Amino acid sequence: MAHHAETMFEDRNLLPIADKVHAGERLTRKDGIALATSTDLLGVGRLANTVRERLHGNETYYNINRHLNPTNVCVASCALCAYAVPYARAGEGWTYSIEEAVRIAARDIDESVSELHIVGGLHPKLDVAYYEALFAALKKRFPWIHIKALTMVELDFIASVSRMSIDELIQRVAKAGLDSCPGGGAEIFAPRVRDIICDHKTDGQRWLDVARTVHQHGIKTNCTMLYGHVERPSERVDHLIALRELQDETHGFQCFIPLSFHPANTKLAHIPRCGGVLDLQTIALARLVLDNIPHIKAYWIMLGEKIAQVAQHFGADDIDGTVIDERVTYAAGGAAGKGMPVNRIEFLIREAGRTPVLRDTLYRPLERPAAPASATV
Ligand code: V47
Repeated sequence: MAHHAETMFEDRNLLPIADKVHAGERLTRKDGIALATSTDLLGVGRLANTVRERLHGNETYYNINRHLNPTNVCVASCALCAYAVPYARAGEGWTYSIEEAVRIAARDIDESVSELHIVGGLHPKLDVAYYEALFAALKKRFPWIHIKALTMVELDFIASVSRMSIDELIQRVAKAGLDSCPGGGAEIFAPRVRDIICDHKTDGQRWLDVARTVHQHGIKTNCTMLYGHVERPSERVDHLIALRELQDETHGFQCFIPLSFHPANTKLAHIPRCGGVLDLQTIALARLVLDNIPHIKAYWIMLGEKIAQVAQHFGADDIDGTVIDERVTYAAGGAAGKGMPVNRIEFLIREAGRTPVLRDTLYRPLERPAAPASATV
């Protein structure tokens, strides 16, 4: 078996890692760096695929969801972002009243939509009362919908403008209808990188502390990493290890989403958009290092249809959803689209040789609706 394995790796540094993967042993930081810097993309991918199939067999998950961005006004001015409008120029952006937000959410929604993904800018006038009213109004109008809202960065900011603790804020928004939290705002935890791409916002340690608190309330969250800008391979690995350590403690993360940096219209527009090799290698790296996070999502909006599909053989078991009206990536030159019909998602998954499984936000399988409205987006 051992000599057979040797012929499968161009990069011989992968051999001891392969032994650990086959034995189900945890990988070290050094292993992570070897995977992140290996030139043997197929070798790294094959190892990740072994883990992916051990955990999820042939299944690829997707959901029927809709994005809602209550405001794009933001006090943070992160260099990585093309979406935000500064508070001083708030008139050039949008900030929905509760009624407007519900009306906009109602476009393209029917009972096949199981999740609302709600994130937005850090608006100094939107405090806990706004979000409570928003979630309550959405739950009243769409009682079946799971509300996945507010990143750790938003929770941190809303708690401070509302002059309350994260604990109190979480209790209040959960009571009003928040069911889980998305994974954004993590970027790269290393302070060196954060100073360049997103200074003035919640730092890495604080992001992890807020996530810990959310998990302690029994609320699941996702986690992310933004790559393909100024970060080093070792900083990617350290980011993943920090997530893995918190997950050992709380088991509150359900899914990790690597996010491929889109430079257009940002202050970092001089950085070239990364190619498919870094995308696939980062997905594989995540699957191998994050041995305690159940799902790895190849978010088709950021990766494009083609890489998201191939990623199903490089460690990913999820492709995200129908989405409808995505604005964050779109503002930064994302060319994949703002939404995708169910039929197209299922086609891409089947063409990849995987079995599509429609899921809810908590990864429970759902019956595929006979004719989802979003099939015709
Ligand atoms: O935190 C912002 C990223 C994130 C750019 O939890 C950019 O299921 C690339 O977190 N190029 C928000 N990325 C998106 C996000 C997400 C998406 C889908 C599903 C889930 C989930 C979470 O988008 C931000 C930031 O890391 N982002 N600007 C950009 N120019």
